Amino acid sequence: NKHQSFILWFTGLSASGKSSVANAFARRLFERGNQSFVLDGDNVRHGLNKDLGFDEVSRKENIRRIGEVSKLFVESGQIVLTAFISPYREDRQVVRELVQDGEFLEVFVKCSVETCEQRDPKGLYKKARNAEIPNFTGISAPYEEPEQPEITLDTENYTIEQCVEQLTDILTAKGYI
Ligand code: GGZ
Repeated sequence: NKHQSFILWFTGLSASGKSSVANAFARRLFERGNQSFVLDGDNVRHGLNKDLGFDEVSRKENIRRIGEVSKLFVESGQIVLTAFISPYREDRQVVRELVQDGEFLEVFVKCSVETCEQRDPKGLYKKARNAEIPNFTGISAPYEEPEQPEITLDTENYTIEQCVEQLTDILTAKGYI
């Protein structure tokens, strides 16, 4: 394998399926004997980054810290899966540049705002529409789509399991797993 450890950086809207695909893929990796670790809102936003909100400056700091933590995980030999909206291209680029060439793979979890809003598992889109939540990505804050992601997963048209299958095939073809 070219790379023993690397970052799979999932980016996409709230409710696009980032955490679901990342966690399902981590289980797949475990079954294959690959060590991996998932960083997402549940274990980072509620802990290390609980001092941060959702204004632009806070989101940048959120991603910067997650990037630094991911780099440490890569140095410890893990495959790191991160699942954060990470709406700004520039911030994702900063993380890319923290690690060696080829150790950062951007995974665009592609799903329209309309579909995410229909899913609305936590009722956050509804609150954002009612202005109960400010700066909500896709509604009242920007999401900058990746221009050249290494991988795109279309969760609007494929199931989580199909996306895991695609991810496995692509990473195998690229020699990562
Ligand atoms: C977007 C928000 C917001 C606002 C709270 N905008 O679907 P979720 O609930 O579980 O995932 C969203 C999560 C986004 O946190 P991230 O750390 O991924 O964002 S970023 O990378 O932009 O820093 C959502 C919830 O937090 N949430 N307020 N205003 N999502």
